[in-house]
Amino acid sequence: MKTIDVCLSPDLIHLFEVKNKIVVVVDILRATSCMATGLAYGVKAIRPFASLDECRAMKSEGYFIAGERNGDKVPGFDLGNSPFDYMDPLLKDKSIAVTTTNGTVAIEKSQEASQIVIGCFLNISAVAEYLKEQENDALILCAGWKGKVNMEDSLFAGALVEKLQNDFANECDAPLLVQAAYQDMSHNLLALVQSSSHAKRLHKLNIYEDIEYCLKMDLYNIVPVLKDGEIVLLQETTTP
Ligand code: 3SL
Repeated sequence: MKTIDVCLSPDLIHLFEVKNKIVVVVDILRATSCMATGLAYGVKAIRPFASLDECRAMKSEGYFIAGERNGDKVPGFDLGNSPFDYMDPLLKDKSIAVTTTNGTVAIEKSQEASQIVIGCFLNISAVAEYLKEQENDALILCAGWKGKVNMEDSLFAGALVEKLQNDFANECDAPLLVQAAYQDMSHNLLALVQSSSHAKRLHKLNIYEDIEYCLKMDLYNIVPVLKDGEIVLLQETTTP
């Protein structure tokens, strides 16, 4: 049977064997939710960068540039890191270069994977179905916050493990742990995530709607994957 494991922080990734695995990178608030939204709304490709300067340099290559640090839009960038920014019709068929505090770092740290998939609640069932069809073992990598574990990414991991429980065996205890947490908390997800450290950080920036939006399930039947350095759609999108 295929196996599934959960890495609760990018700083722990060195403990996992990622080669030959499909790594599902998740940053519910808000990087991977933004990426899924942009692609669902017709963005052609999203190129992730851990480095601010490398991302900024993509402007001269014709990319829109998007990014945040500590939740705030980077001065001079075209977009911040709100999923609503990614719905702009101006972005249709365009490419975006993006850098974020944790999400794009997690993607960079997964480069050895056989494939990188972008997951969030907005496309969780599409990702689960895709993983079931593949032969590879899976690893869910939670972006967390600056190396620390966070609630929303861990709960997503629990929800995804739950959807895969008949098709994958748990490689260690983390899948069991996050699944149990999700089972306990799923009826109250929004209220719990509103009390999380990152939601509080976003509240201080007057960001509320993004949190509610990023917890919506299955708005998009899409599977974004990293291909030649860019995140693109593997399957046809369900246009909103
Ligand atoms: O850390 C990240 O990658 C971001 O998603 C954080 S924020 O929600 O934009 O503040």
